[in-house]
Amino acid sequence: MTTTLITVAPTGAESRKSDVPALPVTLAELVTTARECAAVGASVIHVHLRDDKAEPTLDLGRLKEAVAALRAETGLIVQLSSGGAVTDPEEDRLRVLDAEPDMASCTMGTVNFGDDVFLNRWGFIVDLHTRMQERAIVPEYEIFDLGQLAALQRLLDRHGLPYGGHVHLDLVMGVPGGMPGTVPALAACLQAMRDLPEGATFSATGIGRSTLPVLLTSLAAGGHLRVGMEDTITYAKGQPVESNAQLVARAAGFARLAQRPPMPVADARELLGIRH
Ligand code: KMH
Ligand code: ZN
Repeated sequence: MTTTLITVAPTGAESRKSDVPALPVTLAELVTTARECAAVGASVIHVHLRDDKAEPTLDLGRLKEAVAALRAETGLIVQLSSGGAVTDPEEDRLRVLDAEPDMASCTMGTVNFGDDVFLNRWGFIVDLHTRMQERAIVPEYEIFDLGQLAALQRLLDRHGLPYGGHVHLDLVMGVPGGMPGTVPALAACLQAMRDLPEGATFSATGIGRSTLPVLLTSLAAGGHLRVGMEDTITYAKGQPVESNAQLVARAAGFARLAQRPPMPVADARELLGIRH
């Protein structure tokens, strides 16, 4: 039976703890969330950290501590965000790799991000990709817009396959400034993905109110899922998300209904080519 890889993105860099009290911001909260999400079907965790004031941070010491704690306390595949917050400089974002995660994100182009700009120069993308190849870190290519799939194809043509040889990407849909979280947009991405190396896999996540349409469309299209409070803080109209596990459990339920139950972590490691 085919299965569904579920990634949880529990925190992000955008929501404030004061606005979203359920957001995990301390290491203890992150580890508890990770355990709960693993228990209901997640196999990968996409990590953004916060400092003592609950502000986004790329502090290397904290990143190393989080990788160690998540490895010790959960079996999850640990994916660190190299995207950080829109204000983070490139050198800090590259330094994330020094924390030696299993995976790291690699966004495939610059995109307007609400009122901000999420800057991803070509030279920076190449640096991230090649440093991950050298350090045996598996990338998850983040795709915010259709043209970024062409950029991914160009990257692979010029600089080779990622560590592990498998290409996995995540469609981040519904960011104001990026592609919308709609069926036609996801269908256009599917078409563009035909040019990628055989066997390439994708997950998709819809920001805000596009969460459920994107989740259902991705499942129907044979894709995998990313959910979490980085992307969605409203469970249903007027109902705030209570926990990340609530979102993972809902995604796992839909995946079971689709006859593609959550993928066990060992299978996810195998699929993604994570070093053992
Ligand atoms: N926080 C966004 C500016 C990633 O994690 O790689 C970037 C982001 C993507 O979340
Ligand atoms: Zn992120």
